[in-house]
Amino acid sequence: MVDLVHSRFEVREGIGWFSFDRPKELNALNPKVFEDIATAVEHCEADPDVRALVLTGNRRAFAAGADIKHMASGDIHLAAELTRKSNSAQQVLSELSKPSIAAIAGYALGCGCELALCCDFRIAAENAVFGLPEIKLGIIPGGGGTQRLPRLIGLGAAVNMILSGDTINAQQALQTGLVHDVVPMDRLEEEAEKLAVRLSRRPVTALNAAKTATYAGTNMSLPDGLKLEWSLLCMLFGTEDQSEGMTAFIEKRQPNFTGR
Ligand code: CO8
Repeated sequence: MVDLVHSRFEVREGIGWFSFDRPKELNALNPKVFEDIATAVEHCEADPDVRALVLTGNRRAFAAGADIKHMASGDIHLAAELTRKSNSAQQVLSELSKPSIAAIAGYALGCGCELALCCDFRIAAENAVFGLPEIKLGIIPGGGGTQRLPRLIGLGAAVNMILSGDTINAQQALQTGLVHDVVPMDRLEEEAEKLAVRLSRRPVTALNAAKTATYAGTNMSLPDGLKLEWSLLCMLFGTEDQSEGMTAFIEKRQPNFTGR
């Protein structure tokens, strides 16, 4: 158990569960919540028993964005400090070597949506609502939305969301590729857990290499990306898990990966 202020975090059977916990404010994100996220993610990174992370909220909101009441009378210094905290949280989350899943019910707006974009997988409940409404507040997304969203769903769909500030529902998010799956609300936690368990059985070094090659590759030229992929693949031939994975295939049994 990690001691947090506006969030909860626990590890259950190898899966780290982080929940936003400001229900009255629809889990609006303040500097303390960003610190909570960084603390929990760093715990997941450091603890070899944690094999996957799930980020979630409650039935009404994943997170309705940065706390507008905190920002309303803010100046440039407050904006710089807030983005420094949110960037730190997003960096550790997006660079986590283990798989991460955002399990989203209700509102995922602004910075809440952007945090979900930092996860590897997004599963939405049927009532989920996504949006980057910052433009309606006289600002623009400040948690990576203008960068990660176009890379994920394409320029046209992202420009539509960012410039209009309008929200989309779970089915529209599925169609644009913003989420991987839409499930009934009552099955959200169960489906996130099933995915986390499935991923946690994969070989950890190969998982990390797959994440690095895929994400780092999107910011590289094709030749550089191919070189990165090649070097990571060759490195994996130095792991016991490669030998175990291929041997298990030949012996027609399930592999027993150890992470070595
Ligand atoms: N910040 C602060 N409080 C919030 C927020 C928020 N983002 N969202 C909801 N709340 C509060 C409401 O003020 C209300 O509190 P109270 O009861 O004290 O008045 C309570 O949560 C419930 O909200 P509503 O009564 O409004 O509930 P509705 O069901 O009528 O509406 C909505 C729900 C549609 C989600 C509505 O609350 C809403 O539009 N919220 C704001 C969404 C938004 O604009 N989010 C983007 C914020 S900006 C951002 O995320 C990026 C900022 C850039 C800086 C990046 C670095 C961090």
